[in-house]
Amino acid sequence: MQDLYPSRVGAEPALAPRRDPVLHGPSRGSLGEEQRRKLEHDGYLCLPELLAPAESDVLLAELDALRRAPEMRGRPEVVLEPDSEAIRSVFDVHRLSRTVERMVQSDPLLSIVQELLGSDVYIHQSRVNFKPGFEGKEFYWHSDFETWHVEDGMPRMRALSVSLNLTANTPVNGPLMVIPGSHQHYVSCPGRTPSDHYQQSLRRQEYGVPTREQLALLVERGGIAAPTGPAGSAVLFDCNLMHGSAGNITPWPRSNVFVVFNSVDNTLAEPFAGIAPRPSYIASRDFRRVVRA
Ligand code: 6CS
Ligand code: FE
Repeated sequence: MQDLYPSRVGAEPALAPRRDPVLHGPSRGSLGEEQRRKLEHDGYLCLPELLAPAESDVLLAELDALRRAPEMRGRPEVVLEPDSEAIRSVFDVHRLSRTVERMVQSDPLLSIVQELLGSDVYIHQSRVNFKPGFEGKEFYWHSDFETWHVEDGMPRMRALSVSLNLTANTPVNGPLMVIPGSHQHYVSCPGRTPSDHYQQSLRRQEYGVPTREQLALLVERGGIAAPTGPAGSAVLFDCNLMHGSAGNITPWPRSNVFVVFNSVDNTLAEPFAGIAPRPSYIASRDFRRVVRA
């Protein structure tokens, strides 16, 4: 399969124009025209109260119990912070949590992503990033699509992430930061992908990160936004949006659950880096469509 988005191929870092639409299907009423336009222009859209506060409290309790469960320690889905034994992320939570599973099978979220991706969808990846108080380290700037293309074989930019706040995302506890409009350019990164890169990158990513010059250019054009909101609010963002988050030195955890919807017409090929496919708890190869509950 032709590699339309080469990166980490030992070439000079570059910014190339996006070769895919952002909106892959016509409006079917799940979002207003203004919301569609904002997602297309900025690359992200805030969805306040995607879950009612009571529902997000149930979800937080369930996922926090997962984090504390002794039987989870040592499982590959559990990723530790780079400098401590604190749990940074738990992957595959849509299989480990009935509440997450129900959320991805329900409207309004399912209708929204089906409409925007113009097809049925399946779950490429899900995770909770706990970003605990005092110990939650940063997630350096990156495009998820660059990793999913190079390391998982995702052919085109036809996937969306939803980041749901389990705890309040405030300006001070390491909220998701995005570069509006950055999804319109593909940042081809320097370097080559080490084998089993995910063993390192999920703790601290060092390959597949843009150069400071590339970041400065994107920020000059689009600025930096940090959408904040209470538990239950969410941010829907394009797979190629440049994003990251700072470390958390406050007592207040910034725990978000991320679910990645990929179009069933964009299923994974062979990784374009020529490395072995990553494990299914990071990059699912179960392409069965999500069926509405
Ligand atoms: O490698 C990945 O798939 C993960 N890495 C980051 C920093 N964001 C997306 C995803 O969780
Ligand atoms: Fe990411």
